[in-house]
Amino acid sequence: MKFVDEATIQVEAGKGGHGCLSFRREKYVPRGGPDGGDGGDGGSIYLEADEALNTLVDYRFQRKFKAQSGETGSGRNCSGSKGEELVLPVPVGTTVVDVNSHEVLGDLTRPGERLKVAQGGFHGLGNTRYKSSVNQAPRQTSNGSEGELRDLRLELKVLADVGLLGMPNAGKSTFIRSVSAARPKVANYPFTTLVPNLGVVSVQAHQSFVVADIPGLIEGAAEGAGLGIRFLKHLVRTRLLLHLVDVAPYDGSSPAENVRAIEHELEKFSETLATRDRWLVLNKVDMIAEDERDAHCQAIVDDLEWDGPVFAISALSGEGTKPLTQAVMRWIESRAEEEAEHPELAEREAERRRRMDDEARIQIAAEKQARRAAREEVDDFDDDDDDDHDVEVVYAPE
Ligand SMILES: Nc1nc2c(ncn2[C@@H]2O[C@H](COP(=O)(O)OP(=O)(O)OP(=O)(O)O)[C@@H](O)[C@H]2O)c(=O)[nH]1
Ligand SMILES: [Mg+2]
Repeated sequence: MKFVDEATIQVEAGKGGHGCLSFRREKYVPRGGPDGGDGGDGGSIYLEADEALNTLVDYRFQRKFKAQSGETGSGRNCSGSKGEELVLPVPVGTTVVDVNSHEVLGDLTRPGERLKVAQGGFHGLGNTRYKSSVNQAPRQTSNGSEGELRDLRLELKVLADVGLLGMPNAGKSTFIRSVSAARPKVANYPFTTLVPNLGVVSVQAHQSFVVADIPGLIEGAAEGAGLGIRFLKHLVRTRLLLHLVDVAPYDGSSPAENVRAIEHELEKFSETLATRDRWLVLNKVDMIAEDERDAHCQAIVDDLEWDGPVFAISALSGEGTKPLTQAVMRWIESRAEEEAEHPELAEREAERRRRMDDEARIQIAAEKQARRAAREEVDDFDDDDDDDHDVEVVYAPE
């Protein structure tokens, strides 16, 4: 299945049915009054969050959707039937943006949540409606109104509590494999992961959180290097970032420099996302002799002048992962408690998300532009849609 996290569609609600012009014609009833019925309302279009979906791929194939129009009224005061409404299923975590006004119409974050995206036309009135004491035989009717027509951009963001951030090969996928049932591919080359993977981490009974593993970032990602930065948008809904860094990279690069390179890309992508809580996770400590580990890790922390939480783990052997996941769980719970006590915090969080969404949109558009420009320079470039990834989506909620 293809993982597609962006799609543009056009929705057109049904027209309202026209009102009918008719007079009662019956044997022995001379000059029967008006009996033209009203038209039916046009069908509206809704988007509905569906738990069973995790990609917008269907909206790559069919992009235009039209709801049924209302029927015209008829004689004997019969109203036309209403147009059927159209409900389009989208994955949970889909944001809906009006392409022309750039207005965010809604965020579908709960299963079953519905959003009206195109209002059906209103029905026209039959001539019966125009009857009055001074006009017993009205010849007037009204037409149904047009259904709303809209171009929409659908943006899917995975819903996770915690996001993994790091260079390719840092061990993000290995980590999610070791702490959850998710089974993303792990390999000893960069850009193994091409789509976000979610894993549910069970800390103990009834205590779990969701981690998102996203493709690795490299320097210049904001300008399109590597897989670019667009996957960072999947971190916007998370609360906490775990920044994984390989403490003993094969290429001999400096772990501290590698952390800084990612920080730099993060800042370019979204200043707001860059100020989120981020913990440093020093991975692959099994590569360092035991008696040198502490000093090695401390040197990285000192070089970075890091004063936030730090964890040293081996995603491969599982060493150190338990204290990390437990600390994450405690952090998430204490956050939830704080928010329950101070409702204004939730409002502030919502505002922060809006800001991150806006910043992300601008950067992703800029990155696309840069890619397109680069593509035009290379004449015979295979003009693939760069949002498509022909790979398996791994979604393993326990
Ligand atoms: N020795 C050791 N190797 C590890 C550890 N964690 C990951 N690796 C290895 O590092 C390589 C890359 O791991 P991945 O989990 O695929 O890295 P990633 O961060 O998901 O990489 P991308 O998907 O390419 O961004 C693999 O060969 C892993 O086996 C670890 O704790 N110790
Ligand atoms: Mg990976």
